Amino acid sequence: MSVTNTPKSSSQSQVRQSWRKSALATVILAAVMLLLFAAKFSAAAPQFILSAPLPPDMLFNFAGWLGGVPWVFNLIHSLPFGLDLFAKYVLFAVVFGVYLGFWLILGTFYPRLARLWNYWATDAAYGLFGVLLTGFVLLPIQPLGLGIFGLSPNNFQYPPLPSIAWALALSLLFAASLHLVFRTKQVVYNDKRRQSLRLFVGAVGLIGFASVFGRLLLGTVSRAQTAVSNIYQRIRGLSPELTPTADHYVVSKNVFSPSVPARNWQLRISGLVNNNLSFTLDDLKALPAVERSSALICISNPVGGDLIGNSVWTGVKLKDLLNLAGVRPEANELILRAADNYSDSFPLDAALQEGTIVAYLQNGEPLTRDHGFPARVLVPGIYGMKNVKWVREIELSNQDYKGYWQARGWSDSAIIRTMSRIDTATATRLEDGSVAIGGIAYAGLRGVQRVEISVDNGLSWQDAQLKPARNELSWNLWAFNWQAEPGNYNVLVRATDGGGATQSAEQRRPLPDGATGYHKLKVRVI
Ligand SMILES: Nc1nc2c(c(=O)[nH]1)N[C@H]1C(S)=C(S)[C@@H](COP(=O)(O)O)O[C@H]1N2
Ligand SMILES: [Mo]
Repeated sequence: MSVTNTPKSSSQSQVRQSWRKSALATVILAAVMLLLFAAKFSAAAPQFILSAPLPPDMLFNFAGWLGGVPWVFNLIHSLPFGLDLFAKYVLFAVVFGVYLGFWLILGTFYPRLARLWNYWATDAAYGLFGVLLTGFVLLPIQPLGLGIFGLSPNNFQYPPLPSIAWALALSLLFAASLHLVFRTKQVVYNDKRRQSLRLFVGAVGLIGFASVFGRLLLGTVSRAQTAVSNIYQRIRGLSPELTPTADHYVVSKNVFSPSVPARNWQLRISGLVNNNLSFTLDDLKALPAVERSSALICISNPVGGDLIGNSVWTGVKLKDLLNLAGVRPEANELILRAADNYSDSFPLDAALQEGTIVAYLQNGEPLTRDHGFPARVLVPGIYGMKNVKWVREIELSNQDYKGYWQARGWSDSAIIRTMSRIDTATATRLEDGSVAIGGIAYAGLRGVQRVEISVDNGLSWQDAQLKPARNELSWNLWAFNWQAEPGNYNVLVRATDGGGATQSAEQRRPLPDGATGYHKLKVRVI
């Protein structure tokens, strides 16, 4: 039976019916959107999908922006848990749920709306839904200072036309599903619902399985490639000195890394300079290149965490670009802005270091999308958050600037703290009967002078072997060799920086200026 000749049954069952039909249309919408989201994670998807500004992306950005509003910020930080890296996925799921929930409710009112219009304009109602939702999604972006509907030209992340087009297209998809569902016979409805559900669950399962399986496979291959010869190479489980790109941690505020095609990318140097300059990727590549390894560590890396990597990066010295632009004497700060509307700042002094580069290669290959393609800034000695990816503008300033994470309570200076980590939960037994463990240590620009190990829960400390770093920007590997019976040992590690300061033993969370405390690990000797 179709909506137009529904007999006057109890209004309760009518509501229940339209609720279920709306739910079916919402499931269809959710399935299509999940496929779009899955495509955004893959490198093979077409550009228009990779960079598609979907309504939940915008809502997510809005929710993220709210996190920087003082009272919301205070509320969040009064909660017993910190805003860890997992939080963004939870937030995204909530926002996606809100988006779908809005549709679900709107869809439930569909038959009433149709009756209100005496059915002649039922189809026109789809359009109305589309417009309503588009407004619902885009309006909240306005207070971001990004222009009405988020359509200011400085809003890199959401270019106006695709934003509107995608929001409308998804609205119309839902309206079309409603149309289909409400006109469908009741008997067919149940089967269809089961079918769609099966499809939906199947798609989610398949995507989940493929990504987990792919990850496992990649991990096994890269571990197997680690050769075995000297002590550092013989310790099973020790990090390689250079982190392959696929194993390098990825952190960003986004759920989906922005996809920035090189052909319409430029790096602009502006503000307190004599000449505003713009560089294309080819312009950058034509300038003298420097190649050096360096460690990158996220300020939210917990003690013992793996948000640290040490890759070879190639690019142009930022100093060279600044010299071309001619920095005015008043300037003392750089503000960096990126294609995902991320921004951060660091002092001019840090920018003028030899090691500070605008990088376009990681381990000899063009940057991947996740690591900032086409180009990113690397600034040694300062936590990862100031190493802006997808960078599009560098403005010279003499004003203190609060970057994306500073507005959310994280440190402004963000100087890297001395850290050390045990990589090996199982010790490697060597031919002479001794066992060996190993790990990494890093102290930013201060360098690591010494690493000590305790195998008795901190009662006594012994020096570990320290492998010299590849250069002053890279991390150190360490190895520790001792005679041990099989069993479990509580092992602790601590590093001392080039200035003679040993890392702090006090256990502190990463917020606001980096975790402190010794890494402690139960190591199995077999
Ligand atoms: N544009 C942009 N740059 C960014 C971020 C971001 O969200 N957007 N995250 C920062 C943070 S918090 C870290 S730790 C590093 C991580 O770099 P990686 O993903 O290459 O390891 O990028 C930084 N640069
Ligand atoms: Mo970070």
